[in-house]
Amino acid sequence: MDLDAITKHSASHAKPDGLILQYGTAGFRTKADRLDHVMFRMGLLAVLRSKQTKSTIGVMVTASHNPEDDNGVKLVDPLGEMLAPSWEEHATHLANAEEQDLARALVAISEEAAVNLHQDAFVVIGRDTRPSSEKLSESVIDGVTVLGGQFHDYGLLTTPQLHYMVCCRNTGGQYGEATIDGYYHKLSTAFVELSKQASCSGDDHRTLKVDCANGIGALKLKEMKHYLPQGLSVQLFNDGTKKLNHFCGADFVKSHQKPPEGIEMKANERCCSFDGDADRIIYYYCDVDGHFHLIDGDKIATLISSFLKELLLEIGESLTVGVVQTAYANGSSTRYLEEVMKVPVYCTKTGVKHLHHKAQEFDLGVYFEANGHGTVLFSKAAEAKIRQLAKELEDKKGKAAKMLENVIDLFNQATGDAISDMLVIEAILALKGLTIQQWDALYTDLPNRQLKVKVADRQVISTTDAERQVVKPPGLQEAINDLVKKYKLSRAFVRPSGTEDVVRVYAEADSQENADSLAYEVSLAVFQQAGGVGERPQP
Ligand code: G16
Repeated sequence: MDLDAITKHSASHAKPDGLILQYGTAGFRTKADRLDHVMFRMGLLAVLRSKQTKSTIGVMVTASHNPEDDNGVKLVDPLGEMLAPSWEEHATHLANAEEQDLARALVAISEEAAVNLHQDAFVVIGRDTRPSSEKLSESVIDGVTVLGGQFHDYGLLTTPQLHYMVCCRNTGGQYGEATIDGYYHKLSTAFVELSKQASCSGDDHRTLKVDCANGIGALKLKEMKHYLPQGLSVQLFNDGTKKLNHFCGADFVKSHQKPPEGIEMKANERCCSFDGDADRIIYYYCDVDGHFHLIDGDKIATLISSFLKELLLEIGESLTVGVVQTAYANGSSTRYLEEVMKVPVYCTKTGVKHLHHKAQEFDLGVYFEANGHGTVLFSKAAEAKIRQLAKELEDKKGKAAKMLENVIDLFNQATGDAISDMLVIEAILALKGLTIQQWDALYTDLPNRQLKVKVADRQVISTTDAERQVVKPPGLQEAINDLVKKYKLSRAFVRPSGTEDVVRVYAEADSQENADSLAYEVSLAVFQQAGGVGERPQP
């Protein structure tokens, strides 16, 4: 390690004095103009991780659902999964080292993680469409090269596409070809094969309006359109001319429970929204009376797991199916999955890294956050079994096994992927002959509300029980319990966000009025007991 060269280069990516950042729910996130040093240092860290794992490591420059002037960075581990927790700690340590301590911090990480510094390193880089992303990805490259790493810059990619590239490269192409064409080819082939089994292909199932949040999803869906069969017509809105995530995108639609701006919705038309880096998807429609209906990640998980269970039943295989959710999952969805579908449901902390990990325990692990971030994982053994059955079985059983095989290829098993999930959902709706209204009617969501509260230091709140109980500050959980008791079918929790400088509040109850009121009262308790700043929460 040429420590002098590193120190010299680091001076042109100097850390602002006193700035402390944490590797949060999905990496580092803050205002773009505070991130140059973090990018350079994550380039350095990616090289160390690559040397240690003898694998290609990914670096994605994005702040996903956050506002346009934010940015962020996250590292992608060898199989396309999120960075290992022990390396998140190294990342935080490295990002916060003062200039004069940087070389020492690097040496300490190398020693602690037993990195063989003579090993080659290879890093792949992707970025979203934010105006700040190109410059920041150059800083990542600066960090990679000063430590002697090789790199490939994919330029503009969705986050899940970068995860896919990493997985392809580290499986010697077994997972797919590590090019953008390879990605489109893999998904579109699986989609075409799966859709061939659909007996009905009426127009009502085949036109989809997509709000692309003015982000990278628009570019990539435009490219992919040429690979999709004519039967599926995808109409793009918010395709990049306006501000990213501004009054549009999956996060806006989910948290405000209303349509995005910039989309023309007619009654009963099937619509969906991606978020800023196209790793989340939310469906919705307006009925003939103009009422908005949201179909979130919970209902997506329900549709997908019921489809998977039907196929397994058809081929007579008793592979285990498990569903993983977070505390944000609507109470009705959990009840429906457990009581009607008889599927085991587990709750983890927020962040796909936690859900992904839990989902790996099943033959078929379905994980979705209510915000529309999720995918399905197939264990190696389950995948091998399904591929073998697809060759051996005939008639109806053979058809079901082949469909499952196509589903394996259609899901991005490295991480939640809006494009891949959209194609899975479109295929299932067509195969089952389901309208969006029939899908929506599977169960009725409990009315709910999400709010944000500004506090001086959100880390004063710590939680347990998959974020459903507050441990600190003392007294806050008791206050929440008392408020929850005032309403029927009610539940509420609070947690510090890992991507924004806010505390998130979630409440559900028997009516929208009560959910709103409970969310407001809990917000007030947070404001009063956890050091609220700025304007008090308003009813
Ligand atoms: C990221 C994570 C998601 C998480 C979301 C919100 O999404 O990948 O798993 O649900 O942040 O996290 P928090 O509530 O901690 O702010 P994205 O789409 O922004 O990458």
